[in-house]
Amino acid sequence: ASAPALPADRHTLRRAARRVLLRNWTGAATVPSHGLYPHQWSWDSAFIAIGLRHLSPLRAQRELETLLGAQWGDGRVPHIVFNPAVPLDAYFPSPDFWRSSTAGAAAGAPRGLETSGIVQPPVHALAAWLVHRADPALSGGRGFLARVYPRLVAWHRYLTEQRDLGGGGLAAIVHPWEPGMDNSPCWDRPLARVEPTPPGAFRRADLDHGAAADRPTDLDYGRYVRLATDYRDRGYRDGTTTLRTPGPAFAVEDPGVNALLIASEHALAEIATALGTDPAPHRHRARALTSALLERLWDQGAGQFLCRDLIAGKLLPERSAAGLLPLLVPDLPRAVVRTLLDTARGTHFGLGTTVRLLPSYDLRGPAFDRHRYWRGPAWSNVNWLMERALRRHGERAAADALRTAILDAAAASGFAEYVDPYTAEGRGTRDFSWTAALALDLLA
Ligand code: 9YW
Repeated sequence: ASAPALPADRHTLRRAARRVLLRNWTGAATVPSHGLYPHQWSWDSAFIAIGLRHLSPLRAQRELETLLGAQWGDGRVPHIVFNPAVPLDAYFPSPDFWRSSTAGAAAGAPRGLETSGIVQPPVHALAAWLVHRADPALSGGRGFLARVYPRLVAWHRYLTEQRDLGGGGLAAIVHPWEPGMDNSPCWDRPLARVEPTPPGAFRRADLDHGAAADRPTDLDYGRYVRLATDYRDRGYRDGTTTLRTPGPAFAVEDPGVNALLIASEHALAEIATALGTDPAPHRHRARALTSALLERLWDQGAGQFLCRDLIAGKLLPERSAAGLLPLLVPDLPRAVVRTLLDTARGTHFGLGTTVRLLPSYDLRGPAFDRHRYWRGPAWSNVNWLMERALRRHGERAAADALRTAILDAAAASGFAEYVDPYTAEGRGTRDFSWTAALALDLLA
């Protein structure tokens, strides 16, 4: 069967996407956006590498190598690697807030560079495998997989061991920035327990580049700052296997983070096989994580996965698109897959019915806001993951329609950071790297 129609000007779109990636490359990595996010971000780099592999497989490898070069001794991959050439006031919280090289010393933070102390979703092994496959000869010649594999293994070990705060076999997040969906309504309840740092105590550099109505609120930021300060002051140490006091004031098991961990664990099995190493331990861990995901986060009544608040000891009722991302997991029970597909198309997410792009949050949820960041807008990376999941499950027509919608939105919005899920009108910053990179991937 022939490929479905792409936007008529796909050559123009491809050229424009390449231009964004070339402009946002800083020599060893890519910034998400020069103005708003002028350093290297962890899951951004994974998505960027997936697109960059079509433009320069070498740069795509270096993108991931640079990020993994900032890995901590305990295995964590920091959510930001700071560029020392960028002025301190260009982004908040800046390196002098995180102070990783000193405050993170006990957790093995690198000495020669500054990073944040929290993490982001583990898309990296998946990205490394896709990057390798784009040019296996170059990858083999440079020993790319052999060099990144032990680091990716240590990264997953950090998540499955140090971050199993609930003791049930899943990785927990300790900050709303960690799942990459900062102000998702899922965090409203667990965050309500956190005493915010007063707004006068810090300056939000993000508001220099984005409309306040499209961004998290000052109250959100006050709580983000409080949680990060407390984590830093605990030396960025996590509990061992159970929640301890004094422990984090915020600890949640997120289905998106864990689904990506499982997908990446399967990618590690592929990488191990390519390196002539036994893939069985990775398959085994992926299966164990999948069982834990089903046992701890599946909600049959909701028809989707939900977040578990470890401090309150219960599931959170808010529906996030993260709760559909387990569709990426290869061996989910058929009935769960069918239910997730129905939920994606149903009234809460409306995919392919009321909207063309998957919104980040429940269209009917009380906190839905079509313009505010992770409280409704559609994001390119989440939609790219959904497109991949639909294709995996043989939902070809839906995957094709979603691909076209992602490309149309990228083209019409100038690679916006996020878009209104109803109109695809661009919001946030433009020339955003992962929007361009993932468009390039879908055009390949
Ligand atoms: C922050 C860089 C990051 C993304 C996140 C997004 C936002 C804010 O920007 O985080 O200051 O870290 O929510 O997903 O990785 O693009």
